[in-house]
Amino acid sequence: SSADQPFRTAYHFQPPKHWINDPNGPMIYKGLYHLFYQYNPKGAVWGNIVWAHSTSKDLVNWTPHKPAIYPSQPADIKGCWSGSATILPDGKPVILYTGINPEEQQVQNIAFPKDLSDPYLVEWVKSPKNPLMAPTASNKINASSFRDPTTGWLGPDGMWRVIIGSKRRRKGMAILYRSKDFIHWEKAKRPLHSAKKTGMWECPDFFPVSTSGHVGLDTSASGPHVKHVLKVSLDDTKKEYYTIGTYNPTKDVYVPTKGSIEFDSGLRYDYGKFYASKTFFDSDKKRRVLWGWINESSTRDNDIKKGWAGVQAIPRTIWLHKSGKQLVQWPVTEIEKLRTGQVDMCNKLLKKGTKLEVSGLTASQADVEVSFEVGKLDKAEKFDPGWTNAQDLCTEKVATVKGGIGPFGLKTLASEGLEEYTAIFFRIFKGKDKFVVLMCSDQSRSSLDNSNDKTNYGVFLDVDPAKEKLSLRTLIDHSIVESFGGEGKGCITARVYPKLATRDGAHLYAFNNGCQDVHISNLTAWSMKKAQLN
Ligand code: DQQ
Repeated sequence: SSADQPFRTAYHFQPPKHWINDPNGPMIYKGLYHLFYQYNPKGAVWGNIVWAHSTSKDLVNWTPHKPAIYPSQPADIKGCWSGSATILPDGKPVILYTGINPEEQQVQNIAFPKDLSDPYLVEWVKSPKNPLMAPTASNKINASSFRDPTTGWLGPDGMWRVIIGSKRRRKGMAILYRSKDFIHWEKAKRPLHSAKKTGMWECPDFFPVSTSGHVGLDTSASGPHVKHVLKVSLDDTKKEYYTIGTYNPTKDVYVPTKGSIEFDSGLRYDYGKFYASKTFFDSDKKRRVLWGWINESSTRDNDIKKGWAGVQAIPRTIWLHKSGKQLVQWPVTEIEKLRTGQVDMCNKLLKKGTKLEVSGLTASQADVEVSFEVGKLDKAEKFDPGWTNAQDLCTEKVATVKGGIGPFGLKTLASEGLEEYTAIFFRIFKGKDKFVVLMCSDQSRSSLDNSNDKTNYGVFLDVDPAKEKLSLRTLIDHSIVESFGGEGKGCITARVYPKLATRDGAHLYAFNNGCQDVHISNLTAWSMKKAQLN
């Protein structure tokens, strides 16, 4: 019953039970969205991995199907790991995925829909030619670090390309393969990209973005108004990094111009719990959509007790910011269909040292949009140039630590007496020649249960508080607090497990623990209806 399961989500994708991890092969086919995902049909811990499968008309409500890809050939008998879908020019989808063979080697396989007239594509057929790519004595590929093929893209020579995550010793890399027919693949001499001391690159993603506007591009697009994004998931730290760069499809050279794939620097989609993500081009709505896996922060024992683990983040539209310096993300607009019972607050003064309850909504299942106006900035504390790591700063300066301007923001999943809350807030500092805006997600008081991982998260936001309002959108879903700061410039997702602040015990507050009053120029919050989740 729901009383025993206070942490199940109402609108974040999850199956009825068991373990899930990476989103796989997202695509749209005949107007239907497909999501496959890594799934253990036998339990709440990782293992026995198959591709579970669901479809949706709106990316919000989902219909489950039977597993689409499961061990059945020598080339995948020990597991069907992550991979991607490609829609071929004739409209036919294909899936490339990693199989684990009897020698525990990682190899790349292909699967085709059995019946293209079935929009649900429930049956998938594997090629007898599998594996299509494999480690051999001569190609020097590390057989235990060769996985997660991307969506294919077409080069000007008419050849398909994909990359596959790998490493050689501590050097992470994206191995490039080319093919004329999607069946016969040849490894390129040089990887598309590599970086020293980063360890294994899991789930690489490589896609074009337009330099003007929000419109998404087909994965094979290239040209003068196109930049490319390379994202990788670092196995060692379970953090993702992306770079924005220039890709020359004739020479197959990718040169990052912004960002780097390194520990604790570089750009990230999400500075909280978000991993093994993957985008796809939605050809119906002309947008690029990002899926990402949100793991648990609870113990393995608790996962087994509750019988499930892992959810998918709300799919996000993703585009290049007009500065060209970073990507911007926003929950797909369809999720707004679930909004109900709107609560408004306009031009409210949030006095220093006070909090304000946002009442009249289901605070455990809500969507909140708020924008703050700060006014004078002379009370901003000096920014210490040694503060290079936002997460460390958020760990040092939690919500209870008074500041000059800020912390101000939201206390979500808060118990009535504030014994528990997850705080998402801003602080403004005065840097050498500009203001520095810090966004934090503070889990340190999220639960009276201390067995959970309550790591705090943070990101510096590229917004100018002298000119712009500071905005925050937070999606609250029982054990998820998924936040978008600065209109999608900084995203942080947290998993929390309150003891008191569940169901009707959950409250929502705006708070200001700084030395200066701030204005809530606008706060709109909605209770969220339950989505149909499998
Ligand atoms: N999960 C899959 C791998 C991938 C990893 C196995 C990333 O293919 O590298 O379940 O979370």
